[in-house]
Amino acid sequence: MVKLYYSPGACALASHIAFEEAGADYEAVKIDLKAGEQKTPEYLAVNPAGVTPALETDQGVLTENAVIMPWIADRHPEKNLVPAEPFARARMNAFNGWAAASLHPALSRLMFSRPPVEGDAKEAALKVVNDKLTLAEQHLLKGPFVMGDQYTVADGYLSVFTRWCRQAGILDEGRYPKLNAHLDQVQARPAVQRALKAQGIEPVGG
Ligand SMILES: N[C@@H](CCC(=O)N[C@@H](CS)C(=O)NCC(=O)O)C(=O)O
Repeated sequence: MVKLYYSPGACALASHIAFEEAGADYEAVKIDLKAGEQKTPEYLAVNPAGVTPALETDQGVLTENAVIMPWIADRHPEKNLVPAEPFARARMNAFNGWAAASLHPALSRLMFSRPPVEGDAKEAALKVVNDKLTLAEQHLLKGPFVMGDQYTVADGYLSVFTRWCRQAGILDEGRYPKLNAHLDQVQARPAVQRALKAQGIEPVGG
């Protein structure tokens, strides 16, 4: 059985949600990032980059949510978790690429820098995050889901980051009504609730 290495509430939640949406068989293995378990020799043997997620399969290890999620979806085509039409699928991949390469690093700088960013540097990091949330609110999130009417793996991915923003008190309802409605809608899905429960965490209320 495939093994998903995750840390509760961290970005691997996106792949965890994809497994639950697909109704797939998998084993979830917890890696405590605060305890440094991602840097143990055992975990580095799985993923030498020392980050979660990693997915152990019988063909080898996959990394990157943007790769793991469509892989899960492709193995369960009846669940329609990725667009079937090539251009729409490319658009979804573009969104996931943006989330991985642009939104996630901006949030990591603001929220997880060690030592924490402070003063002017924190203001600058917050502005970068708000610019990216504004781009998503005004252009990238078609509504109600990222790709429009079809729920895809991109929605679970976006929700991980808007969840962090809501927890940090920066997902302002007035400024980001679509992103807030999207997060509420995604968190209400039974598969998402199962993934949250499996990680021992709760939906974040507005
Ligand atoms: N682009 C990667 C990002 C992976 C990543 O940075 N994971 C973080 C958690 S959100 C991590 O494991 N950090 C541990 C560390 O940097 O020590 C993905 O989507 O899989």
